[in-house]
Amino acid sequence: MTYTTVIVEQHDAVTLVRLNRPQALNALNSEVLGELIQLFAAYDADASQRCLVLTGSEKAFAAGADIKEMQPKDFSAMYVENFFAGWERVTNTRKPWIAAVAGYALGGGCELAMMSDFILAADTAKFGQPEIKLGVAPGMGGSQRLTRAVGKAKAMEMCLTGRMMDAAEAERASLVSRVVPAAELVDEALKVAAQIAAMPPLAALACKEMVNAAFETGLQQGVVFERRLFHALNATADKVEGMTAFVDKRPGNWTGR
Ligand code: CO8
Repeated sequence: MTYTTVIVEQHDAVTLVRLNRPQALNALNSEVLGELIQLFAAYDADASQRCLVLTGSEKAFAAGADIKEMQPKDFSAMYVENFFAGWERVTNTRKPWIAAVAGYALGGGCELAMMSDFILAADTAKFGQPEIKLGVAPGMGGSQRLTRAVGKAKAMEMCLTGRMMDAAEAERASLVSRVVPAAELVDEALKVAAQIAAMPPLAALACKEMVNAAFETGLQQGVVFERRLFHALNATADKVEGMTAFVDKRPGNWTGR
């Protein structure tokens, strides 16, 4: 598959995707969306790929949805074409993926990063939901995911003022899993992704489903859902292999069955 707005590399079982619209600070337009939808679907379908890293440039992960594309659209146009609803496909990715963020992650860029399983941030990262300054508001899940990640006070302040959160604050607020020096961001993300890629893939899918269920269910239901998946994993060859390998004091050799 050839893409024009992203650069894709394979590092063994890890797919590295770089957003590549430098002239617009990686602003997300319909073409980027279309390519990411195809790319994430292809990743989910490719058994040789076990983790994906999405990153941008040193200056910007993505500076938002493309304002120049949205400028001429009125309500009818947005509503009829269900503008940007396709992002749901990205959030439905079943296999693990990481957002590696350096520089600006604003508006839709921040929202895209928050669709990932976790965000690894460079010390240069800046997160914000500045849509209010354009007369609109978050539209790709930001008001919901940011609030779940950092709580009402910070989310409300960021949405109402458009102020940016730097990497240190984002780490304190649990928006990101860790902060690393900018020069090491992609290597560190690839290292973490390789660790995930080396895990039994069915257990990785289950971990994702369980943690995500915490945002959709009450505690009691979530705990039952977790237990059922735990029970189910005991029917897999990788469970037999994993526990046998532990007892035999050797590394596991996963088949994904
Ligand atoms: N869209 C389009 N073009 C952009 C965007 C953007 N979001 N951000 C930057 N660019 C372009 C600039 O227009 C400029 O292009 P040109 O050289 O042709 O004028 C180029 O990128 C470089 O940008 P700057 O010269 O502005 O660079 P600076 O370093 O001076 O500033 C900033 C960097 C602070 C990031 C600044 O570019 C900025 O404020 N950008 C806009 C940030 C923003 O408001 N983002 C939110 C957009 S709205 C949104 O994301 C809604 C999401 C929900 C959609 C849901 C649909 C259902």
